[in-house]
Amino acid sequence: MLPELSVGQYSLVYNLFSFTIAAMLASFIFFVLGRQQVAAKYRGALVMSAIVVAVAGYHYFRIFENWSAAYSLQEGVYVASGVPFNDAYRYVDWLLTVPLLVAELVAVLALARARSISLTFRLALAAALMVVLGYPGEIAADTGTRALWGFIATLPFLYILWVLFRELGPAIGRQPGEAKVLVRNIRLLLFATWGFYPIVYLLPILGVSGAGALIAVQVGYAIADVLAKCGYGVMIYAIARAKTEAEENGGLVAETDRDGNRMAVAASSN
Ligand SMILES: *C/C=C(C)/C=C/C=C(C)/C=C/C1=C(C)CCCC1(C)C
Repeated sequence: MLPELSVGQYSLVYNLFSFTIAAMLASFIFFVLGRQQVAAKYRGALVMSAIVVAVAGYHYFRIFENWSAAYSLQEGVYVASGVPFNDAYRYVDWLLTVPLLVAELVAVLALARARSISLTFRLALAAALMVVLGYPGEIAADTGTRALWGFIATLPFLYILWVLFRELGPAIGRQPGEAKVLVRNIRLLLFATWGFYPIVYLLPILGVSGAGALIAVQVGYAIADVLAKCGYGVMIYAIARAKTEAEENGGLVAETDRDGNRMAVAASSN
């Protein structure tokens, strides 16, 4: 049952959902137009960024409508109208967008083809598994079931982090100049924002509930989503731009190293 909310609490979430829709739409336009500013091989990454914010923008529109329908104003406070607030929108959204987010990162690294396919496949599969395995716990009535599925869903999450921070470490170290710093930063952004979701998932297990918890969860999700989708996409764009510039101006040659990574090496440094 949804807790009673003050006008301020209700409006905070209402306005933030509205802001999130605007941010997703603006990002969509930015990523579509930004494609022209990067080399052809990085365009796929920007197309994926655009799809992510389009899918999320649609879901936020539905969540926003759902929020309005779930509450009605009575004598100065917002009370549950009886229409349930549907958590499935978020999970369907994640199922579609989270695999694309990891695929974007692999695409912008522009590794050797076989390596790229293998990484995309493993990361996207782990991301989808994480979301699918988390859902039974999300809708479970008892905290024991929630904890069990949450634990199982954390395993693919840890695998993703392992791949990003261990397996991909050397390949990231070989990214040209500015791109290397940006890729390290985007990895941190991913870690910081993605880490928020399992923490929210834990709240009911820790006994946190009521109006304060509901507001914190919705505000937290909206901020995390804007950073993990719009902000992340802008960083993908910045990496693609940096690499495009390095390749255009630096007289770079593509080389393949021992692991089969394509890497750009300055032919003559300035
Ligand atoms: C744009 C949406 C994003 C980036 C969503 C990310 C979601 C997660 C990283 C969710 C992770 C979960 C766990 C690691 C365990 C508990 C269940 C989940 C699905 C909340």
